[in-house]
Amino acid sequence: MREIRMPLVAPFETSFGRTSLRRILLVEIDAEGVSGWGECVAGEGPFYSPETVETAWHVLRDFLWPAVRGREFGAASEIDAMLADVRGHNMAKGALEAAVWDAEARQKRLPLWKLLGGERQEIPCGVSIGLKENDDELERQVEKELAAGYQRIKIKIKPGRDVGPVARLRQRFPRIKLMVDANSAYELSDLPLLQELDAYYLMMIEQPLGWDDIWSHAELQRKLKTPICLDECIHSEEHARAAIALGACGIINIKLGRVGGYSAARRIHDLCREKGVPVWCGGMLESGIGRAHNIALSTLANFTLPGDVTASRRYWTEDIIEPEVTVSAQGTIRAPEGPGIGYEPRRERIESLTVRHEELS
Ligand code: NPQ
Ligand code: MG
Repeated sequence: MREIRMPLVAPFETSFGRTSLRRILLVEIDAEGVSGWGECVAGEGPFYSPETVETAWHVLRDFLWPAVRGREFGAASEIDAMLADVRGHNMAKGALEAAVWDAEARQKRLPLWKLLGGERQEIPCGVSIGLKENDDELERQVEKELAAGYQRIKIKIKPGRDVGPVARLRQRFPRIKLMVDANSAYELSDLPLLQELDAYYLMMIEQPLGWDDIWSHAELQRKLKTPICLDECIHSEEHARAAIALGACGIINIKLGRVGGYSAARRIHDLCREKGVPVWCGGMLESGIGRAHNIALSTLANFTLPGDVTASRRYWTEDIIEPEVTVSAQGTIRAPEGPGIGYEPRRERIESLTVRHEELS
């Protein structure tokens, strides 16, 4: 395990705070001489979810690694069950599990996306734009991302910065795929305001209410025309099943870290496909390692909506993988042909960014 620090090209602001420097926990596993890499997407503080870099480090070292150490297994798909005694800590689990999937794919000399059963090599991309100082700045940013080819625009909202910016963007860009993400900044009592957003034919409203409150989203969805997309609320297949049965959402955002790895992500993906609920892959300001894993996940058949999976350049002056992730003029990323995640970790650069390191055996 190591922790690296990477400054973002620009600060990213959401309803829960502003981030300028990412602390990123990377996991590298040695599987019979073949390396596999995973990234823990926990934040610096417990503001998106309860996990942090520190809780993940502790749980990985003291509980997850001991649960797999010395145990024989035949495939990465078995890791999920081996970690099941630990409750929660999905981002820590997801980092370890993803590293094992990368290693398995490298051992088999297969691209990870093919090992996972991905069906589409070309994935559609959208962008997530943080809260801006003013609407002019927001509009300029949207222009820039559309010019780069991105297929849909998501803006962050919070009370006081919602209907105004949305109305302004809709007037300027009447035909684009537009959506908003509140990161749990509203309450049911904000219903009149959230209903005002129905006038702007948004693709979806992401996670308007409490991070752990599926019930209130069901109540809200009954009174909104715009589909709700759940992000923070969905930690497992069971949560997804409950949300769909209750009518709490029309769309689900799947993040490898939030659900605890590929096994859970695939279960949610399969359930949503069976229920006719489209999914897309969310982003957590990942380095190239996490970004590469998001690309692999996004090739599964029911990832039909553009994800928050973007070029390395949008976040980093220099990424930690080779080559960097690039997006086509049509706003797509082509899943790589190489083995494993299909991008090579740049060891020297990773070493130079490392602030702590611990080897477990
Ligand atoms: C979301 N991401 O979809 C998240 C929120 C988010 C790209 O919109 C540190 C750790 C900073 C986790 C910033 C995007 C973060 C973070 C934003 C998660 O809701
Ligand atoms: Mg979100």
